Amino acid sequence: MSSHVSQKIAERGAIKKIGVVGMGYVGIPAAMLFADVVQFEKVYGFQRESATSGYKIEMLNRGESPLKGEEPGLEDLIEKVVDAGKFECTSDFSRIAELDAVTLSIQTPFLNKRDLLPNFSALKEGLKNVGRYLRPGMLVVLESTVTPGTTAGFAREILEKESGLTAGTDFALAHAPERVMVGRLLRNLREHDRIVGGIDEASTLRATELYSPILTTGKVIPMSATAAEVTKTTENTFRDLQIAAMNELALYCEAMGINVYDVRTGVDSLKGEGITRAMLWPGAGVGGHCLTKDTYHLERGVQVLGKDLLDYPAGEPSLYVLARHVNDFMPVHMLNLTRQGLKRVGKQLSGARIALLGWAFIANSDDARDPPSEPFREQAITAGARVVVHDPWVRSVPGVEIEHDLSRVLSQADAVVIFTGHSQYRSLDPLTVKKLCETSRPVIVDGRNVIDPDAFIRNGFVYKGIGRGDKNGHPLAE
Ligand code: SAJ
Repeated sequence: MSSHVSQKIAERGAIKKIGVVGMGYVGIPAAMLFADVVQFEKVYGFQRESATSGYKIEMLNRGESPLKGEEPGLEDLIEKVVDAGKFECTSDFSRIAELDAVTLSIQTPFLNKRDLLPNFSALKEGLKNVGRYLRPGMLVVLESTVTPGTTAGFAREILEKESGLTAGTDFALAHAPERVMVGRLLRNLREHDRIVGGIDEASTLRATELYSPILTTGKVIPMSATAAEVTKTTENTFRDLQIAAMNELALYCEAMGINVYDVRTGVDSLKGEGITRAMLWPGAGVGGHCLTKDTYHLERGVQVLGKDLLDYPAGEPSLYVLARHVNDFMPVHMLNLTRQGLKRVGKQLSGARIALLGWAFIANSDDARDPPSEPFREQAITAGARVVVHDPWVRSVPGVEIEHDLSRVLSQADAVVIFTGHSQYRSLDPLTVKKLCETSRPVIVDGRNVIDPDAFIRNGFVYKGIGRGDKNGHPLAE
C-alpha cells in the first residue's frame, strides 16, 4: 500500500465534503444520494454554464429535477437535500479545493458515427477543472464509461499536469463505473453492486469509503482501475451480444416462416443451474448511450493495452463488433419490412407517408440518445418517403419534428412503423388507425412486438413484425 497517499488521507480524516462534476442522468442521482448520507456534510454539483445545460443550475438549486421521464423518488430527494442545505449546484469549479472527494460523471459520446472514436473532450475539460483545484489527500473518481486504460492513462496525466501533484502519492484516483438505467436511477445506484477500482490499494479503499454509505442491498466489489473499466465496458458489450443473438434468431425465424417468440419461450424453458439461456428480446434495433459505444471502448482497450499480446483467430472479426453490426442492421431490416409491406399494396417507399411511432431509444422514457429510429428515418427519407414522427415522451430533437398528437401522425399514413415499445402503442386500435390512415390497406410494421398481428390482419392491414415469420407472409383479408 502506498504510504504517502494513505498518510495524506489519514491527515484529512473521514470524507465530509464531496463534489460531483456533470449534472446529468448519472451525476444528479449520485449527488443526491451522497447529500442524503448523514456523515457527508456537503455536496456540490458542478455544471458548466453551457447554453444547452446551464439551465440545470438554477433548476437544481430550486430543488427541481432537470431530468424528465419517470424517475421514482428523485424529485423528492432533490427537494429534501436542497432544503436541508446539503446540496448546491454551481459553475464555480474553484469550490473543488474545499472538498475531500470529487467524482466525474461526464458523457463520452462518439466524435462521429463513422470512426466510432469517443469524444473525450468534455471529460478532459472536467479533469482539467478538477486538476486545477486538486489538493493533497483528495480522492478523484471517474464514473464515466471510458476505454480501458483511461483512468491510469490520460486521466491521471491530466490531473497530475494541472495540479503538480502525483497520483498514488499525493491524491487517490479510482474508477467506479455507473450502472444506472433510465427510469430507475436511484434504485440502481442503491441496489446494484458497485465496482470500485483504484490505481492502487489505498485509492480503492478511499473510494470504497465514498460509495459504501449510499448502497442498500448493493455491495462494493473492489478491483484495479483497469479491471473496473473492462468490467463496465464488458457488461454492456455482453448485453449487446445477447440482444444481437436474439436479433439474428429473429431474422432466421422470419426466413424460416416461424415465430421467434415461440422459440424464445421454448429455449427459455430451460431452467436450473448453469443451463438457463440469456434470452433477451429481438427488436427494431439497439440505441442509447451505453450499448452503442461500450463495445468499441472494449475493443479499443484491448488494441491499446493488449497490442501484440492478443492471440485471436486470424482474419476473424471480433464477435462483439459483429454483434454491433447485427444490431445496427435492425433499422435497415425495419425499412426492408416497410418496403415489402408497401409493395404488397402496390406502393413503394418513394412518395409514401410513413408514421414513425417512437423516437426514444427505450420504452416509456424521453431518452433520445442514439435511437435506432434515427437511421431508419434518414434512410426512409433518402428513399423518397415522407416520415412523420410521434413520441409521447420526447419533447424535441434538433432537426427532427416530434409530433405529440398521435392522430395527426397517423392521418393519411401509408405505413405505420412502431420503433419504441411505449405503453401507449400497445392499445392501438386497428379500426381507429385504419380510419385515420384513410386507406383500405394500411401497412403496419411492429418493431417491438406490442400489437396483436391477427387483430390488424383481419381488419385489412398488411402486417410485418420482427421475428414473425409465421405472420409476415399472411394472406390479405377480404
Ligand atoms: N434492447 C433490445 N432488446 C432487449 C433489451 C434492450 O432490443 O432485450 C434495446 C432497447 O430497445 C434499447 C437498447 O437495446 O434501444 C438498450 O436497452 P437497455 O435496456 O440495455 O438500456 P440501456 O442502454 O440504458 O442499458 C442500461 C445499461 N446500464 C448501464 O450502462 C449502467 C445496461 O448495462 C443495463 O443492462 C441496462 O441498462 C439494464 O438492464 O437496465
